Amino acid sequence: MEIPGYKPTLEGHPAQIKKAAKLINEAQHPVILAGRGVIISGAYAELKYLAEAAQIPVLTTLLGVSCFPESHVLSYGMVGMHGMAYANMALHNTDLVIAIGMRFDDRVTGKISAFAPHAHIIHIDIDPAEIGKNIRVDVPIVGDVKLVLKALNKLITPTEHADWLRQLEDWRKEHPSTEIRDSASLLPQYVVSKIHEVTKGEATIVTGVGQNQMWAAQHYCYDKPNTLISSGGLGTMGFGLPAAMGAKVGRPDSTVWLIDGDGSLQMTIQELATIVQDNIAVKIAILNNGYLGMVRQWQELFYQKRYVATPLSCPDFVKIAEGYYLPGLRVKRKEEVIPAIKQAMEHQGPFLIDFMVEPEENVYPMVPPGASLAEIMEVPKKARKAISDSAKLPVSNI
Ligand SMILES: Cc1ncc(C[n+]2csc(CCOP(=O)(O)OP(=O)(O)O)c2C)c(N)n1
Repeated sequence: MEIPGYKPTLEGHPAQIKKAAKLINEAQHPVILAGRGVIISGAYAELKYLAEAAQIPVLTTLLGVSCFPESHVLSYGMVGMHGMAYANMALHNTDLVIAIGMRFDDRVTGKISAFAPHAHIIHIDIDPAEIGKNIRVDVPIVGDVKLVLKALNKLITPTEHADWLRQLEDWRKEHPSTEIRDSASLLPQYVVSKIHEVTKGEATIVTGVGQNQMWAAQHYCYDKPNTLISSGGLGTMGFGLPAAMGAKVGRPDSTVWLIDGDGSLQMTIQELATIVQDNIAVKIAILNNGYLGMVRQWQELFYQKRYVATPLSCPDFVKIAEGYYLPGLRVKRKEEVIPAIKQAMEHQGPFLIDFMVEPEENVYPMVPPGASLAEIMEVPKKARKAISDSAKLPVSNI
């Protein structure tokens, strides 16, 4: 559908594009760091061409997730505070960051003075105000990402970075960040991976803000363009339900799952009335941990477990759903997960599932606030008994 509005047509400066191509052609350990701008400008094919022609690993920001197929051999996932350990290691050790349609926000850079210390930086963005705002840039290119990449791709010499890709593969094997620890209890990561399994990776996923948002980004494998809708920047709790309604109205033929937190959902829960009134067939998965979980995680890790204002006494969400004439289920055990997701999918209209997940589960990996991307907290190896449930278990690319 053609929507009127801001449609930039700015082409990058040819001299700058030439400088960028020279850096790319000379780099030994390059990475692409792709953000939402790739999605907004519809530059999927151009990004894929660049990555494949020069064999450059692709890392994404949270908002860039789904700008490049995550099962592609050159995909190394999300970077930043809850990014993949191997993606952050690549970003920390690279000699060239090709930043495309992203804005170097603090959840991506970690400690700015320690960001990509050995790298030249190329920054392509439509908004000149973003360039040099947080990070010093060697080659700025102001322009529409798609147009800039089209011009840039013509100047790229096909290359292989076999040693570099092998190094990344070793890091991925050593730090399998999307493995789900073995547990008899219901883990939120398990729920997300099962939503992936049942929807065969074809759903549009919308998130709340907090741990649920990070687990949704980490444990669903996004292969289709623009299939993760999440609130970055301000990280607005309450975004999920209305955004999921918009996604379903905009994509009536797509399955839309909202993966939300018990806190976030309550910020805009009254929209259940609109969902029912207009029969907007959003499927809702609450990862109900009884906490403002992400804040509780910080209180646990950095404030000596002083859980102030984070425990939530939630309402009975299934009864709330019932009150809005919406079918709902409560799920407490692992074996109930797949049947419940299937039941929600088979139902024609909107459906709510209240997943009672492990209350004090944390999101890992984690780069502590203010630390460099090299300082990664991970689930200890001994607690990491591998299971095969994650949609994103590493695939070998060599
Ligand atoms: C409107 C708003 N208020 C406060 C915050 C700060 N904040 C970020 S995550 C979070 C906790 C979210 O809790 P919940 O929705 O239950 O999700 P969980 O982290 O448990 O998955 C809070 C309070 C925010 N992002 N937005």
